[in-house]
Amino acid sequence: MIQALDPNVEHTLILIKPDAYRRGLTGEILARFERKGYRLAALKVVVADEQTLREHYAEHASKHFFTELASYMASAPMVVAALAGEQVVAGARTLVGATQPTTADPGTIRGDFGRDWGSGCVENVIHASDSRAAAERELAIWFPELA
Ligand code: IDP
Ligand code: MG
Repeated sequence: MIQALDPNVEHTLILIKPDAYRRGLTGEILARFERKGYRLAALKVVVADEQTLREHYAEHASKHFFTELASYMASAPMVVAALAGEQVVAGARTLVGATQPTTADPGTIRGDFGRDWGSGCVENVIHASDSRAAAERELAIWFPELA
């Protein structure tokens, strides 16, 4: 039986992106969130489809890099997770680090596991929702079964 998300608890969405999945980093990345004290509220492995990515990245859908972003995000399975805990949206973004993996601070997930592979796309290991409103919107996209 799938456990619905507790509406009284803050949640955020993370996507462990195809580059990290391919490299076998999923467990190590999830462990960082658990070690920080956040709870895994939902977890699954998916291959993203174009429609879902267009919804998820609505703010980037008209940008020049969207086509390559969508192809990167669909290039292998991803682990999709809902994390729970007080201030988890901000806390997860802090653990994730800056967008560009080359300059993301060491100690952050992107800083420790990411680099530029010369693919032309910013392959940066992980996504985390950037606000509580975004988290709510993105959780509904990736976990419609938990609504
Ligand atoms: P964020 O993931 O740190 O919130 P955003 O600027 O929202 O960063 O961009 C979303 C995702 O799109 C990034 O994580 C990265 O994978 C990709 N991306 C961002 N900027 C570029 C770009 O200039 N070229 C290619 N891909 C990009
Ligand atoms: Mg963003």
